[in-house]
Amino acid sequence: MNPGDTFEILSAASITGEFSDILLGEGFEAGLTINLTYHADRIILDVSALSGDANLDGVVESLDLNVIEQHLGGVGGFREGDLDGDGDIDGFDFAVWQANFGLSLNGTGQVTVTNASVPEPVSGIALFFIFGCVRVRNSG
Ligand SMILES: [Ca+2]
Ligand SMILES: [Ca+2]
Repeated sequence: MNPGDTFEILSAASITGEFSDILLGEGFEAGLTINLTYHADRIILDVSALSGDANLDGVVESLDLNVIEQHLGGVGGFREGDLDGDGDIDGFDFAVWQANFGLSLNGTGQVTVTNASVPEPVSGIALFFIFGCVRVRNSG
C-alpha cells in the first residue's frame, strides 16, 4: 500500500452495517493511515500518510530528508520523496518536509472511519486486513 491508494473493498445494493473491528496485519507500516468511508452501496478504503514522512515510520524527521536527498532531481512517488505529489523530487518536496518537520502519529498504524451514509451498526463482523490482501481495485 502507498499513500494515495484508494480501494473499493465492498460493493452491494445496500450496506446497512459497519465492521466492528479492523486489524492491521503484520508489516503494516507505522506511518500509514487508512480511512474507511461507508457509503450506502460501497465501502472505500483510502491510504494516506503524514505529509513529509517519506520513509513511513510515523515521524517527520531527518531520515525523511535523506530520502529526498537520495532522489533529488529524479522522478518517483511518495516513498522516493515526492511529498507534493507532482511526480518529481525537488525543492518543493523539501518545503513540504520542512513545513511538517517534527510531526508524528500516535501508535502504530492508524485507522479512521468516515460515514458518508449512516448505516446501522452490526456486531460480530470483523474485517481482518492482512497486508497485501485487500487490493481489490487500485485507482491510484
Ligand atoms: Ca519518517
Ligand atoms: Ca514533488
